[in-house]
Amino acid sequence: TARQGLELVDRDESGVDRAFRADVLKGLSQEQKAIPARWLYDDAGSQLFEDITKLPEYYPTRSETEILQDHGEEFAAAIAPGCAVVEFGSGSSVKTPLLLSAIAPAAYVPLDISGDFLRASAKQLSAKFPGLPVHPVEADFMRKVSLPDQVTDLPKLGFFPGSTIGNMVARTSVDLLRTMRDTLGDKAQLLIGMDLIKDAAVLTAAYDDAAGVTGEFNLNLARRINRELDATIPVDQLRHVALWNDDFARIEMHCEALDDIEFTVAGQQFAMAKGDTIHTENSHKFDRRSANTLLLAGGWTPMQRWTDSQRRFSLILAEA
Ligand code: AVJ
Repeated sequence: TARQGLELVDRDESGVDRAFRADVLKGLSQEQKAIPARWLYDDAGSQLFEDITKLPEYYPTRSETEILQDHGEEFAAAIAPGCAVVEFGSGSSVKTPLLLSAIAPAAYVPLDISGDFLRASAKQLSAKFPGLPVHPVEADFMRKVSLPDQVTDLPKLGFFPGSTIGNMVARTSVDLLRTMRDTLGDKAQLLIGMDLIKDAAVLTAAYDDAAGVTGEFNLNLARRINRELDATIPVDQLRHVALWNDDFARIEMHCEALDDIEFTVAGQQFAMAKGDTIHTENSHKFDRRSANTLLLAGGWTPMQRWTDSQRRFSLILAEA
């Protein structure tokens, strides 16, 4: 394909993503079956997530957007003038322009593992901000990224919205925060979105909406496994479950077997008893203290914090 050579994905002779197959086979072999959440986001999954952000029950996107809309002048005052904004992920068409308009940076550097998404959103952004130098970098930001020469001498602001940090268990999120610090350098700043602990009914509704879109998003992972890994998971025998794990302050998504089932994936046999689940995602929630503790553990000092009018979501500015 046209992406060959630029592609960061390692595929075998028949085009199977080796890391995907390895994660699925390992995850399905565990006592508690579990598959890393990053595999939810193929093209269909990314589209379904876009749909989720518009659901009445899914507040995080609207709450974070409200914060970005309402506090532009405070961001401008707190963030180094003439900085380069380095966004971890391709950027959303709504949140990124709000930040860029508020602080008028000297450059914008989106980092994403998907070259296609990266090029599409960089193009959109350049159209909206004609004078702004945009330097997209196709990279896995879970590892240290070398930034383009053009921004070497500028102060850096990392931008990591969406509470994506909440998808990781603490060990992994601390690693990522430290890697971000390596990527951005000493004296960098980080603006990071973190969803807040709140009434469990509000949380579970946000991850189990009435229209069933989140259920489709979750079950799409099983469909993807069937499509890409020559598998026979009976998706109609699985049910989407979202539960609040209070010990770990996180929403968990699972696919629960409605009956005893057997299936194969890439030639291997698996079985689930009725009621067994495949754990597909964690979405950790924070309070002010747990957010600050996580940032400090990752090498960042929290400096300023904003929440929306309903106190559902927080944006934190931290310094390296
Ligand atoms: C994009 C990871 C932040 O955890 O809220 C939405 C993903 N999963 N509904 C989140 C998601 C189910 C979302 N993140």
